[in-house]
Amino acid sequence: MAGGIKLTIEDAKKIYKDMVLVRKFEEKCASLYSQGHILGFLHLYIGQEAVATGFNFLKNPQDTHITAYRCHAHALLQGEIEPKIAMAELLGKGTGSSKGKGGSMHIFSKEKGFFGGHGIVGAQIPIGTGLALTHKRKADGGINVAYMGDGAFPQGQVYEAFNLASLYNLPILFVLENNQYSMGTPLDRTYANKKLYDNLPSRSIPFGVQSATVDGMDVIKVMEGAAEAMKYVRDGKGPFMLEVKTYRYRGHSMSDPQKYRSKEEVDHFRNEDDPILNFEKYATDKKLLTAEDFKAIQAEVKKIVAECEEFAINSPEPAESELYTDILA
Ligand SMILES: Cc1ncc(C[n+]2csc(CCOP(=O)(O)OP(=O)(O)O)c2C)c(N)n1
Ligand SMILES: [Mg+2]
Repeated sequence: MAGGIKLTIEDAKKIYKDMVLVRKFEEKCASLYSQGHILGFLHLYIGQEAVATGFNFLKNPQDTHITAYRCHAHALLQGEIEPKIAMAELLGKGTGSSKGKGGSMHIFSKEKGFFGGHGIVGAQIPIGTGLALTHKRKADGGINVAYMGDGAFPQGQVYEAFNLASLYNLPILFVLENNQYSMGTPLDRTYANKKLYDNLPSRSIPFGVQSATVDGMDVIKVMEGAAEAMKYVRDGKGPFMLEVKTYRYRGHSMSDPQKYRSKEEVDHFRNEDDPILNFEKYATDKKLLTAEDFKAIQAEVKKIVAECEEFAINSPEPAESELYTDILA
């Protein structure tokens, strides 16, 4: 992917703040889960921050976004949900974005084009394809960005969606967030053919979906790849798939003892290829931000996250009258 991302100081501050917000928000979630404030499933995004942040930087207001259950970062950034409202949702409170009835996996912000938050692996991909069809029919200039994991990618419905997106020339960018594991299963135990797991984008080509790969631990590389892919889709050339190679530091969910990987493997990413540290180095080298800027932004985010915690804990439970609202039948 060619270069070409030029950041202003304000851009750099925004990117750094977004990544730190996601990291600190998720760390707070882990601690609130351990204290019994968050119940049910909780899938954290720590390690993958550069992906949601990079794509978010390039979105247009008309675009729509959809992802799976590991959705907090996309909800905060693409969905522009106020962090305290998202946190209240995680605690099942009436002030939450889905009135406390959706929880961690089902955060939505239809006003901002964020269509969830989906627990059925891969199911968001045909829905995103439908959203792209809507963009095309309405000719509203928007595109859909549909995120999936490496565990969703081998699913049949993904290829049906690729075929339709290609056949109808839909404005959709499929983003494969390859964090190398689906629950406890690594890529080489998910895909039968080594040529395929070594080169996942090759799988979209037979369906007419052009594709590429970028390093997901480097927000600048994510943005370069995303900018090119988005341009392709916005120019009406049809669907595109971008694989983003990333890594999650935490277990699949909070109940994962992580026996399938070594501490050394996780430490390698944490210490040597962390997206926040990588960006600190970039912004310092380019003389965009200083150590004082990093500290100030971290302090600002710490305050926001503390307010989230206080708001969510002190919010009321959903009202009894909400028991029968917002349900299908
Ligand atoms: C259709 C379906 N099959 C199985 C599951 C159980 N399941 C939940 S998450 C998951 C792994 C998905 O991994 P991946 O797509 O790589 O996403 P990641 O968790 O790495 O973000 C599985 C198999 C499910 N929720 N839905
Ligand atoms: Mg995965």
